[in-house]
Amino acid sequence: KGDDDGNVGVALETKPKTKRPPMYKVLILNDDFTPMEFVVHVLERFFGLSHAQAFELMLTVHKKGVAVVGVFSHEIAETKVAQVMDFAQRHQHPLQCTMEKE
Ligand code: NFA
Repeated sequence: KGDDDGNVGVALETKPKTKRPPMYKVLILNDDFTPMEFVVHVLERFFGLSHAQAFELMLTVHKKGVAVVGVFSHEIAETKVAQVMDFAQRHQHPLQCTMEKE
């Protein structure tokens, strides 16, 4: 770009970097042992889903092996994973819950 100083050069324009924090997918994994009703209860209790939504999502995990049950900030995702893993362990179910960067 030319300007009034007589030089002709390239304006090195920088993007206004408004960095949003990375978001994390929380995933529930299928297994052969955890009762369906337990998974439905977990989805209602920790992810605020209605019974119908929870049942549908549980069936998706059951049929496809894995599903995203929510997307959260790093801190919230870690809390959800810890809550689900603790609740499953206390009930002696092998249900697995993990998180990954979106
Ligand atoms: N596959 C489990 C069963 O048939 C149910 C299940 C669904 C487990 C989703 C884990 C996640 N009892």
